[in-house]
Amino acid sequence: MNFTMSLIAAGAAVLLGTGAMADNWRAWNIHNDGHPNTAAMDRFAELVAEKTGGEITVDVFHGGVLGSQPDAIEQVRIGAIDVGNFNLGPIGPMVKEANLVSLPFIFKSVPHMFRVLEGEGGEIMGAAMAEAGILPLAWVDAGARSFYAQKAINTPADVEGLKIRVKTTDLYTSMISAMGGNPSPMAFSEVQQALKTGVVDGAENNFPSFKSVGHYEVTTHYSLSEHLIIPECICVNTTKFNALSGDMQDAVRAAAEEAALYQRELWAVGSEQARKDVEAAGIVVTEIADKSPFQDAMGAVYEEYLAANPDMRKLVEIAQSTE
Ligand code: BDP
Repeated sequence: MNFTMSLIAAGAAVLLGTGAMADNWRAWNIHNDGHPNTAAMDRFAELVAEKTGGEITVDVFHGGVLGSQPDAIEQVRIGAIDVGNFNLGPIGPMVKEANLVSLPFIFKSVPHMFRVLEGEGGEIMGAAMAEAGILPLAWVDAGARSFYAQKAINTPADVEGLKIRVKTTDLYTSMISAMGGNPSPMAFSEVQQALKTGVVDGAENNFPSFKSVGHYEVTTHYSLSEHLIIPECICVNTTKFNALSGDMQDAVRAAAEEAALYQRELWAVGSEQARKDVEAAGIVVTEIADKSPFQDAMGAVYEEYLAANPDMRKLVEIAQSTE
């Protein structure tokens, strides 16, 4: 090989080397266009490319096309999917500490939920999640979940005898049973059809999801029980993240934090708009002035859960004592 050829070969090697270093991540998102989290995940992808100087690019797959949420969480844990926007509810069966957020009425409000996440409670949950392979880079808002059906659900007695769809987490099953209802664990993608055909009588979610997947088209009443305030995360495979250089870690984390702040802004506006839209479409929204009957009914859920999981008491106390 002469000198020129060696130079060309060296150049090609550098180019190939750079090419091999650039990493393309696959991201999971359950929501479709028009939902705040879809725009936020697109923003996350843009920010990652920008802040890593193109060394990491992210392809976001919306609408849950990479699989159901419990499956996708497992995929991120093993590194088959790199990153995603996950609800902490379905993380609970894999990471016990995440179950804190699935205890009904554990948070007084969305700001209270964020204060817990930003304190010792969030540190404990985040560390346990990272240990399990799914590391939270930033927390995002998912508002509060309330019941909807073909009638108002203003007291726990209104749930009696109703078949209510829940996410596949035991605490939600207990929650519905404690009110005398029949819990029906089911994937998000199946709920609209199940409501439509009467396979279930009702479900529970926040306004943006109630609207975006058309649950409001097949129910008539949304009752503001606000029994669960479940945060979400932008979560990455732990091994993948830890293998990055310090600078790349900082860049990815900063991208997630900025995207999460953007998500919270979009959420505030989008969730109010979603409520207006479903009301305009004929949904009767009822305020529940006194939620104590619901809270009282949940006493049994706490007792049973903490008796079986005494190691969760500390997290519950942290949440309850956070101002
Ligand atoms: C939505 C969450 C999504 C859940 C869905 C559900 O953003 O992650 O999968 O509820 O109820 O609010 O399954």
